[in-house]
Amino acid sequence: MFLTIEGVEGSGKTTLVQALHERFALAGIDVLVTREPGGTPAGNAVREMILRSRLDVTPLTEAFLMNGARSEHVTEKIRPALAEGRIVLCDRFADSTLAYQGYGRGLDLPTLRLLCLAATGGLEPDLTLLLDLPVERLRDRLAERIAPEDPFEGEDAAFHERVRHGYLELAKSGGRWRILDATLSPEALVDAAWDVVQPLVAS
Ligand code: Z5A
Repeated sequence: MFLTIEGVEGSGKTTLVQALHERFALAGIDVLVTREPGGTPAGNAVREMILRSRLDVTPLTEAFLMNGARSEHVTEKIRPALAEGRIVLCDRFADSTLAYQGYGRGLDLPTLRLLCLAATGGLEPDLTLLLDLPVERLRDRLAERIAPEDPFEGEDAAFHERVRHGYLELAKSGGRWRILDATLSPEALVDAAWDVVQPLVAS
């Protein structure tokens, strides 16, 4: 089973991934926890380039770099783990490209879908939890950070509104998407997420 967590930054994805990892461990279930961009040496290099060194690139280059990293991630890490029967829990995946480079940066969605398809080889999550957080709340959480940690954090409220709206549009397709209220406490959020995840894992 392939599970992904999506949402605007500061919505609590990392916190939830860690808490879910603990729930899986308590249930005696082996899970591969990973994230994008990242998960492989190439993915970590892209992470360093874009998020830490703040390489100034066009939105399309950003989309190519994210998908180059994704291709490595899927081939080297995610597919092998799924083939071994492991559960994969991933902090962001291809929907982040549609939300950020598509809705956020304004690139053409059909083109981005093709790029993502090339990178994933058609691999789709079985379940995607969207942590939905109003942008005002995101601002409060980011304000606690002393300096912007990555270039996306420095974007204005309108950018984050477009990304949030984009996620909600993507989730309208139903199917694998479940929307969770990211204003819940971390404890309530992991309970809500586990209520969705546990029956799928058990079935
Ligand atoms: N990106 C892209 O553009 N295209 C792509 O294809 C991909 C990614 C894959 C990755 O950044 C960036 O790459 C991302 C999109 C772009 N940038 N943005 N925006 P990252 O991995 O470094 O960061 P992030 O994914 O945005 O996550 P984050 O900023 O670390 O936030 P988070 O993981 O969602 O939240 P958190 O770290 O768990 O919590 C944030 C704070 O809120 C922290 O102080 C917590 O203690 C607190 N918190 C957490 N949960 C709660 C609850 N429930 N209530 C109250 N407070 C909470």
